[in-house]
Amino acid sequence: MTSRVVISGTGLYTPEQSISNEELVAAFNTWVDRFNADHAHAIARGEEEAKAHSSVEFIEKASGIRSRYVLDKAGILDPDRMVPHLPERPNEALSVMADIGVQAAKEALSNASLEGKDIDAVIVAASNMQRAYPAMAVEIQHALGATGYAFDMNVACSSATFGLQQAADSIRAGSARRVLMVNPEICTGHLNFRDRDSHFIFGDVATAVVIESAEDANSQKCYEILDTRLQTIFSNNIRNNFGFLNRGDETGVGAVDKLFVQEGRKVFKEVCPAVAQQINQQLEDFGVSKDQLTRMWLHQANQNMNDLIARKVLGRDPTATEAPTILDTYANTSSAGSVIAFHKHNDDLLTGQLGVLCSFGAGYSIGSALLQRV
Ligand code: CO8
Repeated sequence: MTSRVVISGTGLYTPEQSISNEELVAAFNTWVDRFNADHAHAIARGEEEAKAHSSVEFIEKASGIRSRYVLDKAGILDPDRMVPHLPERPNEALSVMADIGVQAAKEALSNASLEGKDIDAVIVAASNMQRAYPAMAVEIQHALGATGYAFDMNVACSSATFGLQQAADSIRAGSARRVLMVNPEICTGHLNFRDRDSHFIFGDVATAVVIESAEDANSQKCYEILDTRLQTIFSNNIRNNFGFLNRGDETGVGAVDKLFVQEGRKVFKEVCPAVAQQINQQLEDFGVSKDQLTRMWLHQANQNMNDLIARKVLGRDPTATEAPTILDTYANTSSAGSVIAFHKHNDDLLTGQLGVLCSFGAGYSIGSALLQRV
């Protein structure tokens, strides 16, 4: 049994292909023009609504996103398809989701000075799983030669912070010694690229985190998990009705609600204050003043949201160093976003310095972890 638990390594898999806003908007607008031409008579009769163009300026101003990494650029940008082309693999081959998860995991293990066999619990925490079973986590456990047990969990954008708490609790309780938490997010697989309100929001990526007791850790760089807080508040404002019961009602198969749908403005208004309140309460309970907080690795959905949350916590505008941004090039990668920010921007903290890793999203769900450089 141990009381001190650390993050001893992180890893990141970034797809080779990337789509700029200009490319995405050009493909979307081509589709819109074709749709409006094909439905010109119905639109003229008032039976069909004309589709409106998307705009690069809107996307950058409303979200801060400039480009996104994706597993398949050609399928998304083809106006006749607008869906990534991800061929099915035979059961004997590593599945796509496990594949990108394993690549992130290998870097996390290497950074923690560990091998797969040293891990005795694997958690895959992500917004969508590629299949119902066997669990993605069991496949990754097998691919890495890890022992113990493995399971999948889904809390949408907050999956990683919720997974972090499950990992830390398991180690403190003695049910696992070293946990690997993996976040493979293939967001383009469940994004409606024909929806002007959301076609620009998401990208693909995988992250991984090794969590173990401070006494066991051999890593050169560790962050102690001082405290974790989780909160869920039911809301339909971010929803995806895809599921195994869909085939029980043929009328709904293929409908747009079987992909990501949100009321973005309501989410913005309702989630930001709740996130700031949770972080502020956590800091207060832990006796940490805002001046003692060196870094905020925030969920990467929207730059305006992050600026607002950071202002509500710090009482002033954050610097780019205090609240690093990765959504400009990665877009929203769901649960992986705050982990990417942490992975890329934690080297410079000195021993004893503090940061908060925080995610928020569908559910609603909010997770925050207070971390201290060891
Ligand atoms: N181009 C041009 N104009 C546009 C576009 C576009 N692409 N899209 C909308 N507009 C127009 C609208 O029609 C509207 O026009 P009008 O004023 O005439 O009605 C105007 O622009 C303003 O629209 P909005 O009010 O929608 O714009 P916002 O300023 O609110 O920005 C955002 C929209 C960027 C979506 C913003 O609201 C936002 O980011 N909100 C927070 C969303 C968020 O954080 N959600 C979390 C979701 S992620 C999650 O929980 C995980 C889910 C699982 C992963 C799923 C993977 C697919």
